[in-house]
Amino acid sequence: MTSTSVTDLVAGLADGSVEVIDLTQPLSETTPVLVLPDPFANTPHLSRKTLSKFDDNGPAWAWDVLELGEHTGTHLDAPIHWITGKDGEDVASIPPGRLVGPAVVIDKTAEVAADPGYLLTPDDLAAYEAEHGAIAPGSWILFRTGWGSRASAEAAFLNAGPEGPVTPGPDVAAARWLAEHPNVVGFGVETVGIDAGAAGGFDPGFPVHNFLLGAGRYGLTQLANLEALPAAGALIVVAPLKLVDGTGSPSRVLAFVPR
Ligand code: 23J
Ligand code: MN
Repeated sequence: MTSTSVTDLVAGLADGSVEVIDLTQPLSETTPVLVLPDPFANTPHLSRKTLSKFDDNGPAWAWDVLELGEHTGTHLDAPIHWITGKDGEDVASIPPGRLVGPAVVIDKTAEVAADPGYLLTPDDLAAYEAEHGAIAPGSWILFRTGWGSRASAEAAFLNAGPEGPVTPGPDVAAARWLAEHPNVVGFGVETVGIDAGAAGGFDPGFPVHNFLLGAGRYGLTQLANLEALPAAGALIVVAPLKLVDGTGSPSRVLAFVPR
């Protein structure tokens, strides 16, 4: 490849024919976090302590110390997050080229509006390929559900009912389909986790975590603004911390979209 395509991208950014969309939710003390049932440990919300704020501890500077789980807000799941991927990559070991790729957007907003526990199926994934063409090498599959509109209200976002959380995600067969597709590098969602709310009760439990991370692929959660992406043709950039031994990391996620 010559430098032409990168030059074209730079020109497109300058003339507005390529738009940058921020797929990241704001990260703050009110960012919703996953709630697992007893007896499992739960991740805290983000909190911070002031080191100095233009005071005796630092008269001309302000800075804070953060406490947060690796899996907080818009974040990446690395293979070592799950027992099936425990010998795989930590966050720091992910090759940078895998963090940039085609964005494949599967829109089930209408289905999820009618059924918040909607389960994505292999037929849905095959129907996408029939309509928009084969999934290209290095792709990130993004499950558009409209759930991001709940992201600023934790109760609505987690949507816990008497039988546990009711949120959309892949069924067991779709999880296997994603993990076995040779061109799928990652799977991204608008919800708090890459698995459906009911997935703890599936066989296997949490099948997307089980199969996808076990296959050395990556998860991406709590995405924003997926409605601004085309079904095909955008480029995604996923930027987790280069956290050594990290099982996951809050991430800035951007998309380049042709206009
Ligand atoms: C641990 C156990 C179950 C789940 C998760 C973490 C996540 O959603 C996560 O952030 O990886 S479902
Ligand atoms: Mn996670």
